Formats: sequence, structure tokens, C-alpha cells
Amino acid sequence: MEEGAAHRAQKDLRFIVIGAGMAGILCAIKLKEAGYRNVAIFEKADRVGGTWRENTYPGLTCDVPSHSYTYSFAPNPDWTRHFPGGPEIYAYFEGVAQKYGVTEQIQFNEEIVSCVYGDGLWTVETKSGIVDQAEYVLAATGVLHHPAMPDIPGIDSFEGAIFHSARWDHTVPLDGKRIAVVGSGSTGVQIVSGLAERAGRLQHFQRSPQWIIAAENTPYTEEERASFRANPGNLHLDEGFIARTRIFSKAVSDANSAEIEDLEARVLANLETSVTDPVLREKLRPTYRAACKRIIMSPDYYEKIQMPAAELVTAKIERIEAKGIRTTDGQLHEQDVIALATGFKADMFLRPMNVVGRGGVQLNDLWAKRPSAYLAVSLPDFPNLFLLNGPTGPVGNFSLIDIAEQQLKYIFKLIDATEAGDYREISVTREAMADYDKRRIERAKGTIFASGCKSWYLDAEGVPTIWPWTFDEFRERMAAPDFQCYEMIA
Ligand code: NA7
Repeated sequence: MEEGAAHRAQKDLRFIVIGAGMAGILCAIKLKEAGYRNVAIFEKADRVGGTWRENTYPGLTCDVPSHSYTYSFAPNPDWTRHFPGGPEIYAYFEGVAQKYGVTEQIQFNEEIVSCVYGDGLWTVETKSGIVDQAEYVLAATGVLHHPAMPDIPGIDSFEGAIFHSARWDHTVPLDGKRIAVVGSGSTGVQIVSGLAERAGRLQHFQRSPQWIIAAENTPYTEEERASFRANPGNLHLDEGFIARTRIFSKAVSDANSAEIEDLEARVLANLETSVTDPVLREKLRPTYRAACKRIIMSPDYYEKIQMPAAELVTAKIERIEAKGIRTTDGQLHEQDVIALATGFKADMFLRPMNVVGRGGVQLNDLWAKRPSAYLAVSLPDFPNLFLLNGPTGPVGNFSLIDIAEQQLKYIFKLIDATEAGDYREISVTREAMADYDKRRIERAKGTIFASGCKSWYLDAEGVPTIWPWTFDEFRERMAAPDFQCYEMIA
């Protein structure tokens, strides 16, 4: 254990981790490894897994390659394919939590409703009335957690089964049924792939077409897995993925780069060569630039939407009626099941928790205009509270596990410095936060996300809320904190 960690362990500092998804499990493991024994983990659900617990829809896969979508310290040589399915990923997180003794540390079914700072301590309260206090809070509450229900008139009048993609009702029969999928983001596309061969008739309601990259999802052979088992150490350092991520990050952070042109050519070629019917091809052709919305990786969407049972509906939805979906061209599309793949409220982060910082500052007020956090981890006036995968971090086609690992190392450096100097609290200064936001917003204008489309990356004023610089720049900023940007108070 490093000196700083030993020092803090003696002080028996208490930590509260909010959430037991990918990032919460990571925090629990790394806190233990750093010598902290006084850790409380609160999880509002009855199981670990975060997004992989909530999303169970047919066709669910990860679109980051499996070996890059693992903790660096917990390789999984047994991944069955390049882009494994949801249940396999869920089992991985559950297995890691068990193996590292995290599961028994977690207080399940305990939703934190408030988090208030005062006198060097955070006081948290759960819905059931548990009150706990800690010097540090690590908020691992996820990015896309609150389903966005569409504002479609008549939605409650449907007589069949209707649910959001993140609330899939597995009691509802699907085979041979008339199914509608509303929404054409990554989720809607995956559901169509998952159901095209099962539904009696599958209608995909598309409001905006999407650019799609062809991504082969080949299974690993037994020989490959044997070789992974023989040498599991560096499996997460997939050179190909790292190189592709670097190119992709260059492409999206600069809307005028050669890299984005190359990407545009690839998605265009995928559309032109994969869709034979010219009418369907035009319906599927986006009018905005590639990667403006999160680019979709799919090995088979174009193939599946051309199957006899599948149909792309581009007429605007007017309302939902007892028997199905009425479009503005007057047609009633009768359904047995309607799956709403309509996305998430992407600006929630810690909310709806009532979070109150130093001097009574309310998080809701700080975020009244837009949610933001310095380098996605720290907030002014909210000392000793750190976010994992918080607002303005790199999201999109990167591994959020790698990002969370880098952020946590950075956060530990902040805590080490605070404790080594016998300070009581640390948080980003208001000036550093304001400067960061100014530069971030300015830079965001040059990214592909601001090139003229609507997406969950944009805030209420149309400013991209995600990391606008390259992934290498994120890595550099995470390598060592700039302590001039932080205030430490004794
Ligand atoms: P997204 O990417 O936010 O996609 C939501 C989709 O739902 C998108 O196609 C929307 O169309 C569509 N939508 C939303 N509201 C409506 C209404 N009222 N009517 C018709 N269509 C609607 O969410 P996903 O769940 O697919 O993916 C989220 C992330 O999860 C993904 O990026 C990965 O990071 C994992 P629009 O494009 O706005 O016209």
C-alpha cells in the first residue's frame, strides 16, 4: 500500500459509493485494494449490474469489443464472441462482484434520496430511512439510467403490451406476433435484429435514419479462447481497438478532419452495398453527417430490415390507439406489442437525488442550465464528492470501463493529496470550473456532434455535453491532477 493510502487507512475514513453497476463495483474493488475498510455501497435495485441489469431486451449486445469491455484487472478469456450478448456481460459483472467480495458489502434495495454536505462530512439518506455519513462520496450512478417515454398521444389506450426497451416485459409472447419497435438508436436497431426472425410481422418506426457501421460479430473459436486463457494479462489492451478508438476520437472531435471523411465514406458504402431496394435505401439514408448522432454498430440490421417479416415505417406517428399505431398518413398499424426504444433522459446523472453542497448550494441550481463537472469528476462547492462517468466525459463509441478506471485513479490522487496534507476537503475551484466549461463549450462547436443533428449528446441549448477533445487528451488530463484547479481546505 502506498504511503498516502496507509495514512488514510489509519484514519479509518469512510466512503459511500452510490450505485453497484460497472463503476460502483470498480470503486468497491479499488477502495479495498487501497486499504479502505470503511466503505458503504448503496444500490437501489436488488442486484448489481446497472445498465446490464436494466436492459434485457432481445438482441441486446455491447458494441465495444468484449476484451476491451472488461476491467483491466479482471480479464475474461472466455468471452464467446467479439460483441457478446447482454446476459453474458451481466454474468461477467455479477461474477466479478462476487469474486472480489463486493456483493456482500452492498446494501441492496436502498435508494439514496439525499446527500448533504456539512462540517467535513456527507450525510446521505435512503428512501427507507437509513442515514449514513462519510468523508467521501463516489457517485457511480450511470449515464443513461432514466427511460425517456415518448410524448405520443393515446399511449395509455393501447390494448396490447407496451413498454420501454429498458423495462422489457419478458412475460409477453413475441414469437409470431405483430410487433412495433419505435426508435432507431442503437437500442431500436438491436431489437429489430433480435426480433426479425421471431416476429410474425415487425414494423420499425423510424423518426430519423441512422448511420450504421458494419461490425462483424464473429464467435471466438475454442483455439482462440485457449490462447486467451494461456495469456490473459493484456487482453484488454486490444491494439486494434485502441488504434480504431484513436482514429474515431480524432474524427468526432474535429468535424473537418480527414478521419471523419473516411468514416463517412465507410458508412455510406455500407448503406449502398447492403440495401438492394432503392426506395428502402433512401428511407434509410440520413441527411446529417456520420457520427453526429452516436454511430450505430450492427452486423446485420440492414439484412434484418430487408427480411420478409420486417418493414420500415417512416410515416410520422400521430397517436397510439387501442389496436396499434396511427400514422399521419391515416394508416392504422395494428400491433400485439409495442417496444419503445425511445432513449433516456441523458441529463439526470445524480438526480433526482437532492444533493446539497457547501453553504447550502443545490446541485439542481448549479445544473439549472446544463449538467457539467470539471473533467467530468468534480464540482465546485461539492467537496469530496466525485463522479464516475459524470457529465462532459467521453461517451459514445469508447469503453466506459476504461474511462471509469482512469477517472478513479485520478480521484484517488486527489484524495491522496487531501489526506497527505491533512486537509478536510477538496473540490474544483469555481474559477477552474468556469474556465473548463467555457473552453469545453467553445471546443464543442467544432465537433461532429454540433454539425446539425439532434441527439442525446446535446443539452437544452443544443451544446454537445460530452468530451469535445480527443481521447488521448482525456488520458493526458487524467494522468495527473492540476492541483491549481482545486481548493483544499483544512
Ligand atoms: P437514442 O440513441 O436516444 O435513440 C432514441 C430513438 O428514439 C431515436 O431514434 C429517436 O428518434 C427515437 N424517438 C424518441 N422519441 C420519439 C418519438 N416520440 N417518436 C418517435 N421516435 C422517437 O436511445 P437508445 O436507447 O437507442 O440508445 C441510447 C444509448 O444506449 C446508445 O447511444 C448507446 O450509448 C447505448 P430521433 O433520432 O430523435 O429522431
